[in-house]
Formats: sequence, C-alpha cells, structure tokens
Amino acid sequence: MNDGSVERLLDQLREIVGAAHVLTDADARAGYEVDWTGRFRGVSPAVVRPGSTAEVAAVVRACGVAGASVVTQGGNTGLVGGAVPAGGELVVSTRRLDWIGPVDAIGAQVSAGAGATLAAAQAQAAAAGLAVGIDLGARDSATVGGMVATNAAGLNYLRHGGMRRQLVGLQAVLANGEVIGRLDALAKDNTGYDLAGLLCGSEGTLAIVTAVRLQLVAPPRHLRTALAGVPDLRTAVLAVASLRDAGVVVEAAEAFLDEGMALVCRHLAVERPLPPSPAYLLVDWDGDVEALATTALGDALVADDPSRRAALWRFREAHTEAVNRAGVPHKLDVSVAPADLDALVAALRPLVAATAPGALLVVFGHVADGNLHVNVVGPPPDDDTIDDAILRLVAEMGGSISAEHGIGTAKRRWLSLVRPPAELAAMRAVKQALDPGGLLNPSVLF
Ligand code: 2HG
Ligand code: ZN
Repeated sequence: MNDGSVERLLDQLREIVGAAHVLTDADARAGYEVDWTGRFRGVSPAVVRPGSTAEVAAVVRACGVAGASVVTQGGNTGLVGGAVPAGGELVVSTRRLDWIGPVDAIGAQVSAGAGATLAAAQAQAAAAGLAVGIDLGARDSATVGGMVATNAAGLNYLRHGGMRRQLVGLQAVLANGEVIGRLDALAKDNTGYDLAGLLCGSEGTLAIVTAVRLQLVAPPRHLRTALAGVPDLRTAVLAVASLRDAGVVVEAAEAFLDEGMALVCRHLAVERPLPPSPAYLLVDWDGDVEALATTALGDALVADDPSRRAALWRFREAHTEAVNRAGVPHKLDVSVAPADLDALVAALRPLVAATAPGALLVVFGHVADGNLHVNVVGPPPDDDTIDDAILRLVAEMGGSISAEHGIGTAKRRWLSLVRPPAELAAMRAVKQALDPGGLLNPSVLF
C-alpha cells in the first residue's frame, strides 16, 4: 500500500472505532509490536481497537477493500510470535471487547468478550461457585479470545483438557466481514462441521474471535499441593500415575530440573525449599493428604491453604520470568510420550552444549502431558540453529514441535517435520476457502 491509501484506510478506521482507538504514534504502538520475550518484533502502520463485534466486522471489511492484512492480538502473552505484526500488518487489538456475561448456573456456562482476561473469567465463575477448567501463569493478561484462537492448555490440561474442550460456542468475524457463530446455552449441537472447534487453535488465520462461551467446571473441594525432589522425570510420571490409579483426582502435575530451581531461587532471592535434587515434582490434587502415601515421593512439602500453596507454586511459575531475566530466550514447547521424557532431557544436554556452547538450558513443564518447555538463553534471537536442532530431535523421537503454544511465526519452518504433505494441503485448502485474500495473520502458520 502506498502512503496515500494507508492514510485513507486509517481515516475509515477512525470513522469506525473512533480516532482515540486508532493508535499510530510510535510510542503508543510499541507495546503491540513486540512479544513478551522480546524475541519477535514487527512494525505496524497502526493498532486498531474495536469496541464491538460489529466494529471488528467493519474494520475487517475496510482492510479487505484496501488490501491491508491484519494480525489479531489479545493479551499479547503468546510465545511463538503469532500476535505481533511480523509482516507489517495492521494490529487489531481485542482488548476492548472485555465484557463478561452472567454465569448460567444451570448449564454451568459463561459468555465473555474475546478481550476479557482469563483472571476476570475465573473471578466471574468463582463468584457463582464454579471454575474455569483452565489456568495458566499469564492469567492476568491472557484473554479468553486469544486462548481460544491458540487452543491454550496450561496447568490443568490433564484434568480438563485444553481450550477446545471448554468451548461451547463462539462468535467470530470472517475475512469477508461476515459474523458467524453462536453464544447460546445449547449443550449439544451436531449440525455439521464444528466451526468453533476449527477456529479454536487456528491462530487467527481463519477468523477473528470476538466472543466465546465457555463450559465451567466444579471447583476442587480440598485442593492440596506437594513439592518433592525426584531423581528423574520418570519417577514424577509414575507418582502421578499411582495417584490416578488410586482414584485420586490429580489437578496439575508439573516438573522442573535443578538448574531451573537454582535460577528461580536466585531470581526470587529465596532459599531452596528442599535439598538439591536432579528434578522436582509439583502436584495438585483434590483430596486428603494421605493420598501421597500411594506414591514413592519422599520428603514432600505439602500445603493446603491458598497462600502456602501459592508459595510452592511460585517455584514453578517463576520459571518463565526468571528465564526472561537471564536474556532473550529461545522457547521450544515440545511434547513426547511421557515415558520418553528422561531420554529427551538426556539428549538435550549434549545437543545444547554442542550447538550453543555456554548457553543456559532450562527445562520445565507439564510432566503428565509429556510437555516440556525447553528454554535456551544465549544464542542471538534471530539465530535459529538451536531451535532447528531441538525440533529435529523431538520430531525424530515421534514428538510434537508444539505441545501447547502453537506454531505462530516462530515454528512455521518446521511444521512439515510433524505434519505430512496431505495434512498441510488440507490445512491450506481450509485457509484458502475462508481467507482467499490472505488478509488474516498471513505471517502465521504456513
Ligand atoms: C508455562 O507452562 C507456559 O509456564 C510458559 O506455557 C512456558 O515460558 C515457557 O517456556
Ligand atoms: Zn506451559
């Protein structure tokens, strides 16, 4: 687009959303042009902040006519560069779509605008004696629309699944400006293609999600947390399996390694809570403390009140910020069969030592899901040699190159490692059918 047509488009967008919600000033745009880690950046002609689904539709129509592509951004907590204007796109921010409806206590459901944060949805559910089945560290910023668009997973995946499982319905704007979807309380609907399920995890490439309707869950009654040292990740996986086999409701099972514990303790300026151990398991379960006797966990620290539980969780949740403090991280969010986790860690250490000598390797994640967050700090942000080596290793082990964060712009190069040509062709055909002009998140996924 030349300068004149950009100016004409921006004038139209000001008409639609109001001049105050079209940000063109470099300072105002800055926070939308870089991701949370600082690794992924772009420059956008403007950030547009629509206040309703109708405004989103009008924005998309105007951009379509002008041939200006857009990237949709919620809380900008994604970790694969999928919400920054990598190709100079216009940013459509959903943050003003932050309404939350009343909880439907009979159906245990709630509707919310795409820009409502997870924390706000959690608070609304809690006030009605219910809970959102998903929780994640970025809860105060992550938006429910972004979480649907990326099919976010988080800490309770083993218990309640990912965002697709919570989704009753949604409302979305297609690339042609049409609004599709439903937000009603219908528990069952099997009338053809599941478009909500398709848009969930499509990373903004097929439509802009403007509202969601979520299934809520009963909150745990006696939530307890244990933190224990373990010799390896297999021991952690087996402990979770024995809890499950004993009928204990496991709500979360997270693991991290000693390098991560040391880094987090330095970052938080606190003492180690336990004697050093090769690995640690943090487990949440709903039930009494005797449940732990079914496992081989030794001297576990156990907490059952919110503040002591939060103190134990801090050692796990602070990993992301502690890593960021150390430098701009390369984040590889991978999964393998839970039985292969130790083999993956054993292969990672020499691989990183050889490929990125002197780099800091921090590994943690959702151990029951076989999902490790491999963080490497040291190589320059735009050098993806280490990413390539790790993703190839994981693919050779039959794993996934993205367990939960998605492909974004960060992993496009490697998608063909895990998705065969026929599947990639089917995905492209869907993209072509719904967004033939390549208007929506053109830098993402393919
Ligand atoms: C988590 O599980 C998030 O904490 C972030 O998925 C992971 O920082 C990371 O690599
Ligand atoms: Zn995670």
